[in-house]
Amino acid sequence: MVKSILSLAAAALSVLPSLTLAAPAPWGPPKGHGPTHFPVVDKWLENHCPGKYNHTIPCNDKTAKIRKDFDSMAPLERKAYTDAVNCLMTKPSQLDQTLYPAATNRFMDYAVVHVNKTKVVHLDGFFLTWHRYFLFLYETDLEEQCGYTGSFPYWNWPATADNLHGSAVFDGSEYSMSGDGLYTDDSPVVLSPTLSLPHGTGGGCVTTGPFANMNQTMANIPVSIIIQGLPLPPTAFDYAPSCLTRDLNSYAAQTWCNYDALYAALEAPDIANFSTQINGVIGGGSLGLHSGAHFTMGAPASSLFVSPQDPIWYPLHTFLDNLYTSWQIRHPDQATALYGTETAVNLPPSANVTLETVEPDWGYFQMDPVAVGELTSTMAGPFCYKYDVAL
Ligand SMILES: [Cu+2]
Repeated sequence: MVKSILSLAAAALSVLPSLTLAAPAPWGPPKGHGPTHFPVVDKWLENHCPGKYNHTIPCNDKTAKIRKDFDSMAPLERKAYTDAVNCLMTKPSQLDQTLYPAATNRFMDYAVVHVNKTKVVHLDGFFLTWHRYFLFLYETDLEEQCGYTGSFPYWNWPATADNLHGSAVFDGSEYSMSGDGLYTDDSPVVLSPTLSLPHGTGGGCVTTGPFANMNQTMANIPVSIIIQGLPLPPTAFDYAPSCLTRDLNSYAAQTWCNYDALYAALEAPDIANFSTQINGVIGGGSLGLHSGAHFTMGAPASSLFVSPQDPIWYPLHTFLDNLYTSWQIRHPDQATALYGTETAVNLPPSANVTLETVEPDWGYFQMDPVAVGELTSTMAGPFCYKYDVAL
């Protein structure tokens, strides 16, 4: 099967301006980092929504929840997390089944909401903050619907890039996020006329670990919809069940999700450069870190639209949020900087997103208006969390 339709990178590759990558940053951990919360955000919140976030327990370094590297969690902690995800899949959908037949349970409701919003929350100025809040809503749901009390984990892309199959995330044990798909003798993964990836080691059904034999319910939606500014196909939410598939791809992981790429992004001088490094660089044929992580997984996780059907989507994006948070900590004077307009690849043309711009909603999970400025710090507004390690 030609997988060009799965390409979220192709969109970025064909529309973003050409950029020259800065020389890779020296390999290694940062020499200390700044505070995890930002006075500039606190001041903005005071001015724009006074009293809205008066938590009973003030948020500080001692009270913040800690998100952890999946690999560093004890096996039983990892199992508690995947048990909670499986629990969410047993909860009934709250969406209108005549409009969204693919929404077979509450876990799939999140995937459906993501598809509904894909065109306005990617490759634009909402991307980082909208996804930050989407993750938070899901994390809160695991706690409230399924009694989860552990840490929200992230999948550390560069730490696992050289040993995907042996990593705690993908080793396929009952303490993992499930392993690779069964091997299928498939063609290379074609992203664009000038960029294709070698086939990974799977391609078929996931048969190991906590999500073995799980079903996905939505068919792929071509990324060309974004590039051409077209509406979602009328069949987008049709019930189209098949097994959950994966195709672990070490080439994608090692090429785009390595430490050099990570530190180059962390040292990006401004948010525009940071956004380009995570979403891809034209000319150099680079997917960028975030798209590279998606293509490390194969379909459906490589899809810009339907990727949240694979439970790995959440730890994948939690690491992206750690990357964004760490970039903010390294550039505190730019903590509230934004880049992009209100529409993916600015189609149709729209205004630049500002701190005052109201985010697209998160379906029934959050319908109230929330401004971008409310979501810029993980230690303010609705949030109070940080990461075990600032990158
Ligand atoms: Cu997304």
